[in-house]
Amino acid sequence: MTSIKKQLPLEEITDFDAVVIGAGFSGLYMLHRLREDGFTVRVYEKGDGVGGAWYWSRYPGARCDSESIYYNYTFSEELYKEWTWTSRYPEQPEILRYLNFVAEKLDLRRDIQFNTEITGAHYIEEYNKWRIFFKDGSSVTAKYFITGMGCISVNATNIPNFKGIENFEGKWYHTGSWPHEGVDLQGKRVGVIGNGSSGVQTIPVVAEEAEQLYVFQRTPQYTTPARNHPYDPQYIKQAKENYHKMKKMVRESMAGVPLQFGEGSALEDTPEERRNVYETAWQKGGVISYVYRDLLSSEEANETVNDFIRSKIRETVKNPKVAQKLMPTYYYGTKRAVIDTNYYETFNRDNVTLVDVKNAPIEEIAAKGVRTADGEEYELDILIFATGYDGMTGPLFKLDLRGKDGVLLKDKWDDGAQVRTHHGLATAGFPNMFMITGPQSPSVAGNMPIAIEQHVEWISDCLNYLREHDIKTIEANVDAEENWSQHCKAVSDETLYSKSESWYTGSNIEGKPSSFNIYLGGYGPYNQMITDMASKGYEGFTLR
Ligand code: N01
Repeated sequence: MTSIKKQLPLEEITDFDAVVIGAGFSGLYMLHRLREDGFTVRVYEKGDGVGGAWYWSRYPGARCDSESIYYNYTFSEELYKEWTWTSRYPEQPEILRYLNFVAEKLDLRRDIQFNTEITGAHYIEEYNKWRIFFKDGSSVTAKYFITGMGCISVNATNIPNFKGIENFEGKWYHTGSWPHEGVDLQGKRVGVIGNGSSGVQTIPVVAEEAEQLYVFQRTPQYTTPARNHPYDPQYIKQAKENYHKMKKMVRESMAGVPLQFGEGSALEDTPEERRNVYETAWQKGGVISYVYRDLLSSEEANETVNDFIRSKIRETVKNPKVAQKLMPTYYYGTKRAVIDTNYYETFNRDNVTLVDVKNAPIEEIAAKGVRTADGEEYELDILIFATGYDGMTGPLFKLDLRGKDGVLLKDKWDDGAQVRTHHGLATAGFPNMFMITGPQSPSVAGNMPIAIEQHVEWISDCLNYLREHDIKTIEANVDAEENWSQHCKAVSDETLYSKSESWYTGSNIEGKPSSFNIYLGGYGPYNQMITDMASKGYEGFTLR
């Protein structure tokens, strides 16, 4: 802390009411709300454009798994009606165009500083200010510090520490920071490591372009058909007319989309009835974990949907040995449920080879390609890491983020083993700091823009309240965050999520403690809770 004080005086530093990290869905709306309310705000963005994860994730096939007409802001009828989505699932360039449209329409760019990376933020108690540091060593101060990096961030891509990567003579890329000029895969021998949402999307597209594709699979993946298609203009017209109904529905829903969750148990139906239910959902496209109420809470029920998807793999993949290698065994839906266009079909192509790196792990990235433990070497020109992110806490921990007494957030949360938040919005010891879709909020348990809107609106209402009541500091109480963390855990312990390994639990990152930090009680009920908390004078916070 002494070093921070030495760099004062603060009065020589630019000061804002609020500083926000990141110009994605979160940062853009936060800026708009606070600016409308008369606060001085600055958003700092590492990239040279808006879009957040959608600015960086330009890999072939990148597309969202939420339906377009719900994957947008709902706060403005005008914005909703002016923008027209072209297909059921929006592809990355279209989402980027949408966010640029919003930035333009709301004149946001004048308060965003691009090409500027925040490296840390320190709370300075004697001034009751946050000092925010940039990569070039400069800094600004703000009364409020708001994180808008989301649960996955380009700052926290996961590139496994394979031996020898520096010797690889080909080119390698991570899906989450893809070159803007694109990558020519024509005639190339390409390897893809990973088959989460990114891998499953990119593999079929890469297979069509590359001469040869090797898919390095550690854990086989359940995926269901997206059944993407261009939107019928009549459908879009109707969606726009239904704006108010849609807004209410998604905001009160469990997952930010108007999905009707099944009321019955999978175990109450006969095998034939179940198969019909699953088949109908499979033909409709999208995730199918919602069709019965207990698919994500009962191992036995979950196994019925797993069996169904495995039967689809068997039917689709012609080579029975390859089909066998593709058979997943984990609990469907407990990692982010993946949807695809031709994923399993791709393994019928002559130019695609599935490599099982669970049984024979990658030992080394050699000069010419990937070497596995069984002595095989796969010669490659291009290696694609679809290996995901150090998610949830990762983007926060990459920052030198210090609260009272110079305590590092990473230390307070014991590297992620002891995450403590008040409803995922704030944490004790870090006054006047807010996290948009922070750990222990519903965040990735649904359609993110809706979760983001809930938090942005709550935070801006809160700052207005503080200003109106001449309150200088808001800080989460230790007992409130303890209660919330326990509640969050109790809810997830009722489900199969906490029994699975995924980036949700942190188990994808070597050495990271496993801990599940998503609130699974549903977007609508959660919003009601944080609204009630605010109406009780910000219950569980100390206001000074
Ligand atoms: O990352 P992931 P992602 N050796 O962590 C494998 C959002 N998103 O970028 O399962 C070999 O899901 C790993 O294997 P395993 C969305 O929220 C959304 O795909 O750990 N393999 C796994 O197969 C999503 O959930 C969209 O055994 C290794 C893969 O890499 C989140 O981003 C699109 C390995 C990582 O999968 C992350 O998805 C894209 C190793 N050492 C992303 N390390 C849409 O909206 C990791 N793997 C559609």
